Amino acid sequence: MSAALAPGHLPELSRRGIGPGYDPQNHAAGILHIGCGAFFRAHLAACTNAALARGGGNWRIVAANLRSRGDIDALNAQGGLYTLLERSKEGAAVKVIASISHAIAATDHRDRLLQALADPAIRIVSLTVTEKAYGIDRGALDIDPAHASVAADLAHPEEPAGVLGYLVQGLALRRKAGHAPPTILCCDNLPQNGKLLRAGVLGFARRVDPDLADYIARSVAFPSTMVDRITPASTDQTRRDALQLTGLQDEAAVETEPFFQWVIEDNFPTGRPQWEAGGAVFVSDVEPYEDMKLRMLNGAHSMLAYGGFLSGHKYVRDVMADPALSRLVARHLRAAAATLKPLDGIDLGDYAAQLIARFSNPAIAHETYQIAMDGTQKIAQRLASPAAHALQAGQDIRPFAFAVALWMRYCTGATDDGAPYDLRDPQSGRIAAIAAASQGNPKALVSGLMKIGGAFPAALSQSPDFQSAVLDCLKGLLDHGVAAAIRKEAAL
Ligand code: CS2
Repeated sequence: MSAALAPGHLPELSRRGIGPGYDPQNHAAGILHIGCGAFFRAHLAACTNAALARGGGNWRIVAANLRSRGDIDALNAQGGLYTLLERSKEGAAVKVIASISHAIAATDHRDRLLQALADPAIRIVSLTVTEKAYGIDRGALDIDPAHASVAADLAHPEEPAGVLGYLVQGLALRRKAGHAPPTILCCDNLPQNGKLLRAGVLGFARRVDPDLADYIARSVAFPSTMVDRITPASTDQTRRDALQLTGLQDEAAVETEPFFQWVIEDNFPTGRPQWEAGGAVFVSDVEPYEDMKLRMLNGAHSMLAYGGFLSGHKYVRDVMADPALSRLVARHLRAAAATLKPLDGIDLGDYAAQLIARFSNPAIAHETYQIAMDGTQKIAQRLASPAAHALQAGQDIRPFAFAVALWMRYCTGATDDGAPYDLRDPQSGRIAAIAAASQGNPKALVSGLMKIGGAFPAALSQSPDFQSAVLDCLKGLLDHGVAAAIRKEAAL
C-alpha cells in the first residue's frame, strides 16, 4: 500500500520539483470558493497556487460544495493537497497544489459555510457552480422565482441552501457585524457573468431586505471573467497516474490540458492574489473575450458533443478523428468567428487552429456525454447568440442551425439504434413532454423546443428563416440517420 498524500510529504515533493513552491502554513485563507469540482481545481486553485508561490499573501482558499460531498472528505484528509496532471501527447506533467486550506460540505455544515462567508479575512468569494445552479432569469436580469433553491431560500433566507441564498445571507452577516464585504467573482461560462450574478444577488436581496439590496448595490464588486481550461471528470485512471507519478495515493487528483486562460475584469476593491503569476490577464472589458470563448470554444464543443455522442463517439478526441465531424467543427469555428468584434492582439484564425489542436489532444479523454449535459442552460450564449448576430448581419446561419438541430435530435432521448440515454438537463421533463407531444413530427419538435424559456431570443424563435434552416437540418438527421446526415452536411 502506498502512502496517502499529506502535508508531511511537501519537503520531499519540493526537492523533486513537483511541490507547490511555498509553505502553505505561512498563508492564511483569503478566498472562499463555492463549487469544489475538477474545473476549479484545474483552474482557479492552480492559478492561486502560482500566485502564492510568486507573490505570497494570505490567499489560500476555503473550498465549499453546496450539494454533493464530492471530494470534500478526500481533500480534508489530505490537508487540502491534491495532484494536478497536465496531459499532452508528450506525456503528463505533475504538480502538487497547496492553495486549498480546507473544504466544507454545506449539506452537513451550513454553519461553517456561513461563518466563512461572514469572516472578514475572506476578501474574495469565487464560484464555479455550473450555469443551472444560479436561478437567475437572464432576460429579466432578476431572480428566477421558480428555481427550486431560489424559492426555498426566499422562504427561509437565514437557512440558505442555494447560491443566491448563501451569498445574500453572507453579505447580510458581514453588514450586521460592520465588516467590509468581499468581492464576488463568478467563474461560470455565462455571458457577462459578473453583471448577471450581481443582478441575481440584488434581485434576491431586494425581496428579503431592500436596505440590504441598496448596501450591496453600493459596496460589492462583481467583476466579470472568462475562464478556460478543458478539464474532464477525474477517473480511476487519473488517480492511478497520479500515484505512479508522485508515489502517493491521492483521492482528489485532477487531470487537465496544458492550456490555461483566464481574463479578468480588474475590479477588486478588496485586493487579490498575484494571479498574473499563473497566467491570468487583467482587462477593463471582458465581454469580447467571453463572446469569443463562448461562441467558438463552447459553441463548437456543444455541436460536436451532440453530433459526436449521437454518432457513437465517446470522447471529443474521437470526434476530431472523424473526418466529417472535424470538418463541421472547423466550419462552426469559422462561422462563430465571423460574428465577433476584432480583439486587439488576437488572430481568430490562430485561435480556431489552437482550439482544433486542443480538442484533438490524444491524452485528454473528455466525454461528449459530459458536454452534452444541460443544453437548455448553454444554447443561448453558445449557439443562439451568434446565430442571432449572423442572421442580422446577413451571414451564414446554417452552421448554427445545424448545431441547434443536433441538440434537438439529442433531445429525443434515443440514438438511431433506439438506445435510450438520460438527458441530464434541468428542463428534461419539459423536453420529454415536448418530444412526446411532437410524435416524431420535426416541425412540432422545432417549434416546441424553440419556446424553451431563455434558450432562444425572439429574433430567432420568430424568424421564419432560422426556423426553416433548423427544420431542414433536423429532417435530414431524422430521415437519413445522424451519421449519414453529418456526412452529407460536411460535404456541402
Ligand atoms: C464544455 C466546457 O462541458 C462543457 O459544456 O464546453 O466545460 C469546456 O470544457 C470549458 O468551458 C473549457 O474551458
